[in-house]
Amino acid sequence: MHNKFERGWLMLYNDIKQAIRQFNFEGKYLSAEELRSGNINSTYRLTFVKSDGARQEYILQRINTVVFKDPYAVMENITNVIDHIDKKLRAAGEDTSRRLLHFVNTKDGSYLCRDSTGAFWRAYVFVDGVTAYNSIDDPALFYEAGRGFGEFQKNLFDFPAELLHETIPDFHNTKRRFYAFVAAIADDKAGRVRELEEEIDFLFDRRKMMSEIVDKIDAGILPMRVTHNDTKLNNVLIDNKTGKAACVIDLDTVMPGSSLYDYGDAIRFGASTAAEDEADLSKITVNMELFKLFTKGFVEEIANALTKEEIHYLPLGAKVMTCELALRFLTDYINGDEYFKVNSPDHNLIRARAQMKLLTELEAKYEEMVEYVDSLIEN
Ligand code: GN1
Ligand code: MG
Repeated sequence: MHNKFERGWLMLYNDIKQAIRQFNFEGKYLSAEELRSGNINSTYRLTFVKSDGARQEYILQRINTVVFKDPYAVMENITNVIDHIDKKLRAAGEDTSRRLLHFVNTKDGSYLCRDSTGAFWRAYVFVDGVTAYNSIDDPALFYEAGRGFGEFQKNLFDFPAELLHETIPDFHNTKRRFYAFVAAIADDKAGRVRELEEEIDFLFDRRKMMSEIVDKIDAGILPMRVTHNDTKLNNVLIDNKTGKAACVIDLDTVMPGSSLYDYGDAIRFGASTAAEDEADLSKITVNMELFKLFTKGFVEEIANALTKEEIHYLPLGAKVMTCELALRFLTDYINGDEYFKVNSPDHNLIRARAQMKLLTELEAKYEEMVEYVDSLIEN
């Protein structure tokens, strides 16, 4: 008989052992722990012991192929982007060991392997001495997060966009997402629509606003860039010693997009006073100090590379991305939780309501936000 802990550990090990055996990890396997921060892929931290007794940690991930239908295309995007940034950092004389993800080869020389269930796995070296923050205690960190994401985007300004696969088509196409939302309401697969009148009305009221970035791209007012597309605070690792942004991670959704998406998603997640799935709506507002710090860091890095219009419209990105996430969470709730991982039956509804509350706060502060970004262009 195994005790409860051992049973849990064995189940975990059984899930991942086939994958572990296929990578060129250094040393002897010691332990694994599941990290539960992502909503899509499954992520594990592995510890190995090298022959000199030192520990070496890796991150092992199972790619969710419902979401990422072509994992080879995802990995090709990521490795191309990393190579591009690697060259730039080296040319500037930087040590890239902790500034970029370093993927581990499989024994047959690939970056992906499959287990007997057909699942796809990849692994990279765990970056030491850095922290992925879910919320901010020290506001200076958010300035650094802004700089980190700004620098990432700047480094990709001359990346040939035609090399990129669109791994999730229309990822931030809020017009298409709205159609998917309407279709989900019509289907009502999970029988949940009747309880959602208020939330559905809220999103219908914002349909025009939500389309504004897509419309401005179509009208040639906003240019397409190569963007990260998932710029949550915990996707920029901050160096524990220097407090500086070290490495941008989670490059699965690097695709052509608008700079407003990256800026806006980072504000949505990081400048909120509460977690993305906070159930107590009274806790959710926008921290304007954090908003300003992130904006300053982001704009300082890429001001020269963005057009004046893009900078002026950055706060629109915060509104649109927050509304997009409200829409996506609610659509998934209506569909019976097919896309995002959930930890309770109403988790997606709680997330959607939290994003709606945040959006009303952003709307109330919108003019102040635009004034602030405009003041940065004038200077
Ligand atoms: C998903 O799995 P994670 O946390 O990296 C999602 C993002 C959402 C985010 C919301 C591919 O990202 O778009 O903004 O959840 N990723 C995908 O927390 O859909
Ligand atoms: Mg992600």
